[in-house]
Amino acid sequence: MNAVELRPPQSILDFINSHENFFILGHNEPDGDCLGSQLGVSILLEKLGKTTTLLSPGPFRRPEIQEYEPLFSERIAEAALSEARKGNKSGVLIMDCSTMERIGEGLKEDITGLPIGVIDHHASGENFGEVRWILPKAPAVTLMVYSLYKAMAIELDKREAEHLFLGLSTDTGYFRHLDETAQGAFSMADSLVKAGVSPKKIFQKMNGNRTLESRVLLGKLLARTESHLENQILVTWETLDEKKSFGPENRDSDILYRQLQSIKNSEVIILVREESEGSRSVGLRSRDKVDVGAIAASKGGGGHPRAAGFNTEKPLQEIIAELIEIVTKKITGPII
Ligand SMILES: [Mn+2]
Repeated sequence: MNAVELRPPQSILDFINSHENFFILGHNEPDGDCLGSQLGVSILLEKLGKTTTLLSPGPFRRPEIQEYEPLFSERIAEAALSEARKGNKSGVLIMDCSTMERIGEGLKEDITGLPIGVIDHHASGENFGEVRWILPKAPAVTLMVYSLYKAMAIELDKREAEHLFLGLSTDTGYFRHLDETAQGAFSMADSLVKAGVSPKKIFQKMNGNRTLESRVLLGKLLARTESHLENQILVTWETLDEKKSFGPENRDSDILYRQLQSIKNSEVIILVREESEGSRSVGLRSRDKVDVGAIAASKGGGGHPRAAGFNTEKPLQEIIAELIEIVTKKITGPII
């Protein structure tokens, strides 16, 4: 996408200009794009002379984001909240988040009554917030934050450039998901490197620091992968026992998806994890043919056409059978 498509709308610039104090939120189980855009926009606002509070419901599971946890609070302090509610100087910015559910119950309660601006790139989601800048074409929300820096003529220093690069690298699978329409992302990367970012350092941060246990768990999930339609659909799952013995901190979805997507003919990856006796989380990835965002949305979740997820109470094998049927129909059905 080009610079014109990326230009922030006047409504979001007005929203920023008309408040002095910002609460900056993102989605639960944050990733590099969520935190990178929260941190990036926070520094931008501070450079504009405003005050900001970084908030996140957590948990900070991914190794590459754990160092940022101390910068974030789970709730807004009572005093700050009553101060914010008194006047009209405070606003909320919600980054990279497609539904109010994903900001967490506590924060949802805290921000009630405050004006909300949303900056996001998810194609499906709820219509919440007074001012919304939603750009499904943007490969990362940090690209949108970058265009705010440009539009407001705020200089980028190494610190925020690293945050923005981390977000871009996370959501693009370190540039692997970008196609020929991605000039915007590469010109941003170029500017960020000029500002002092080391792509090598960020790659290592994203891909290093893993435990041996995480690789053993990965091996188990790869070993039980089931193939349907000659590898077009690949399904695997993690049991509750595995969650208990390995711990959620040893999950590494990104690398698992990457391994499965490298298999010949693979189109759709289905990953189901047992979270508790009565709940599973489902992750879906797609190469070209199937809009998994639409499938996830039909199950009460959300995401992008190529990457999406939802939660379900259905038993493991039941939800797997159901998804295989849906995806098989999408792949083998008539071309519309
Ligand atoms: Mn994102």
